[in-house]
Amino acid sequence: MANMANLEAPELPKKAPIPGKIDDTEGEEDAEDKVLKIVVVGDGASGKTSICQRFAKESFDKTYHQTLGLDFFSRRIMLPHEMQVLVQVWDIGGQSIAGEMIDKYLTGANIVFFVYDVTNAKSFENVNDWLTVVKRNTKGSETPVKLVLMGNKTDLEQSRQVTVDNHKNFANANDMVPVYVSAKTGDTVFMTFRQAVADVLNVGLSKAEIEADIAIIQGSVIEAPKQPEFIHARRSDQSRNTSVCSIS
Ligand SMILES: Nc1nc2c(ncn2[C@@H]2O[C@H](COP(=O)(O)OP(=O)(O)OP(=O)(O)O)[C@@H](O)[C@H]2O)c(=O)[nH]1
Ligand SMILES: [Mg+2]
Repeated sequence: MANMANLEAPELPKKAPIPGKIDDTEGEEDAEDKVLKIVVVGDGASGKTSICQRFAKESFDKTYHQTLGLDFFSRRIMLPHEMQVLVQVWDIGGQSIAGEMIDKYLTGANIVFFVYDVTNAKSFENVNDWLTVVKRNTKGSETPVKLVLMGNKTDLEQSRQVTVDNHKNFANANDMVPVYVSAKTGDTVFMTFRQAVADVLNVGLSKAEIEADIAIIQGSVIEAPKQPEFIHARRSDQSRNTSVCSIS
């Protein structure tokens, strides 16, 4: 469980070393670095921690370890024009929805990912409860919070319980960007984070970047989302700078 007395995200290295590359930047100021906070919410076992781990560490663990309170992840990513962004990810345990700290976790969020498991209808229904909580706790935000509806576990297409139409309609009705990911295979995870960050910073990604590697999602009933800002693609460029701090 996170230390309740101090809910500041942990201090992160100014510039994490890139594996295989000599870090010759010591002492340099990263004046252009931007920092964005992404909060990841959704039912227990929907795959939030797995998505964060896939994004920050490019790994996947098939064993379920329940998150108590929250975990922090971070990764520095590159956007066009050499813009570096430090993405801080707050991975909220599913049980926290009724907890006293949820308002603190959501404070200052730029983006909220609402994760559900496409093979678990209940986890989709419960997105509504999460949405209520998020809206209640972000309504005074200085800047609008970007909301993303994230259907996870698309590798289990044969067990799908939530239709593509339900996914799309719920997202449209609630001003959310609809996306699909698989933390297991990694499909579209990095691109979804990158695209959301680019949108919030009003940075356009080039067509070449977006089309670099269109993900092929298993099964035939999944449609590519219509919204151009969330065209599915795999990693096209990514910083190797990652760090993770678990405080569960
Ligand atoms: N097949 C498949 N399994 C996944 C995927 N993502 C997560 N899982 C599995 O689902 C289980 C739950 O994943 P977690 O990431 O721990 O779920 P969580 O949402 O963080 O759960 P809480 O911490 O309880 O809120 C684990 O056994 C994961 O390995 C996926 O994309 N595909
Ligand atoms: Mg978790």
